[in-house]
Amino acid sequence: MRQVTVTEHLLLHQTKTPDASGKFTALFYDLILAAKTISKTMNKAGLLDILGATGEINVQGEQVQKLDAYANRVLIHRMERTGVLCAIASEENADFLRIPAQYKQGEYILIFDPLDGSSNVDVNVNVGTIFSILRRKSPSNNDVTLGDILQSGVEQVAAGYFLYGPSTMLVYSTGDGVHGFTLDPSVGEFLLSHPDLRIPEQGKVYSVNEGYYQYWDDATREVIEHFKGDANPLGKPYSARYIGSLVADFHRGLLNGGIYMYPVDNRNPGKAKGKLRYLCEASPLAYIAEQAGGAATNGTKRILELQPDELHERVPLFIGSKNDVEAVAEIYNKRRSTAE
Ligand code: AFP
Repeated sequence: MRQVTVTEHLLLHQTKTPDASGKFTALFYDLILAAKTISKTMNKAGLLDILGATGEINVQGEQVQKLDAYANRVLIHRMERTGVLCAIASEENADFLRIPAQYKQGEYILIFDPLDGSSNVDVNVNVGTIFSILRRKSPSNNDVTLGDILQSGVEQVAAGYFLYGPSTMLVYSTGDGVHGFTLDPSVGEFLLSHPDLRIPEQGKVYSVNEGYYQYWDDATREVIEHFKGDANPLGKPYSARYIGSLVADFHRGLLNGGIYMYPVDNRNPGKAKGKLRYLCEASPLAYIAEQAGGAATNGTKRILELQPDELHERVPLFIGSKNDVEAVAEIYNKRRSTAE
């Protein structure tokens, strides 16, 4: 059987888009090249001196892993030269980066988490690169500003992730469904392996770090009890699965159904909004979830409609099968209206 490559798939999308200039396809091409470079290094990670922490603490207050720093460098180096971007924002950098003057400027903005789940990498667990693509709002002859980057999720032009696991996968959407590609290492090409992915409407699996139970409020405890009890649509407890690598936990839910949750907890007042970042984690994955027929909420509002005020804004996240996400929102809304 002849298999469709990701380049063919992108070109098909391009021909369906009136006035497409090919710039977006060029952006994707470079992104894929960067991911292939990261993937190749990931495959040899145990053999290179690239595991462990660098000793630095990033803007999130977390240990920077050597592979995190490496993936960030690869992505920035490759993407600032594409000629179609005006800015790059990474989870690892405190501020967004303007494209250096020596390179051609474009109208797109790329936001990414270079290596999500990287604290797991030393034990050979799946990690990934999550990305979001926006179009700048201000006129192109003006200096790009933070306002161009602080866009709500509905405004994304495309989003997706690369998953580095037993095989390397690319899952992306340009607003026309969700498509999954698997890297064939023998030819170095991503081949269409999961066309038109749909998240099952009803899941059977919940995914949350339950070690934080004592730090949750009553509404969050009720949410978790909903999935652990038998007064739910299954009439029995859901199975629990938690890798601790968002992109891997999300991917399982995308394929098999279920819900991933990272609620607010009171462990650390500085993280009172949860742990996950809106622009580089929650928003792109919410875009994928909705495009696949799933849903994503912060408990009371649709993730894609939130407006971030800061580059590294954090947000609680409940994402996956539509029925499960709706059940969560129902519990939070009921609790909120009784408290009012
Ligand atoms: P790292 O990239 O620092 O490993 O963080 C991963 C992450 O943001 C997300 O991928 C996980 O789902 C979540 O953190 C796990 O956090 P907990 O260890 O608090 O459960």
